[in-house]
Amino acid sequence: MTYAFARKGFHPLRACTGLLLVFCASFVTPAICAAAPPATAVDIKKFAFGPNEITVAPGTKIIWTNHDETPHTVTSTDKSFASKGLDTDDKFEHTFASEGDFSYTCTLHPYMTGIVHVRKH
Ligand SMILES: [Cu+2]
Repeated sequence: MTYAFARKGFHPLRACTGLLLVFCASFVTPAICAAAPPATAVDIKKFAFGPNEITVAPGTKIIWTNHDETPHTVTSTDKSFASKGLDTDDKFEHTFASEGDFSYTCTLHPYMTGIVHVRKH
């Protein structure tokens, strides 16, 4: 039995490596964009949102968690989303369906600000 492709310079091992690269890239690319649906975390800590600026793909759910001993809220400037007062370890989540820039604050501490950029890649 002979392998016709071997004589044409087609190396099976090289083909496998190529496939592996494509396979890896399909997973790595969304991770680099920090936009892999379904969920991305934002921490509320020391009276700040972290990260306070984030870019995600449409359809991404963001989950905010309050790590402070003080209550905070996540309230969008355009009122498209608003949490209740979050106690320690409480979470609030919102899924960003469409593209845009969504700024938000904590209504209890208006100097706490954040923004979510929703962009297709
Ligand atoms: Cu606050």
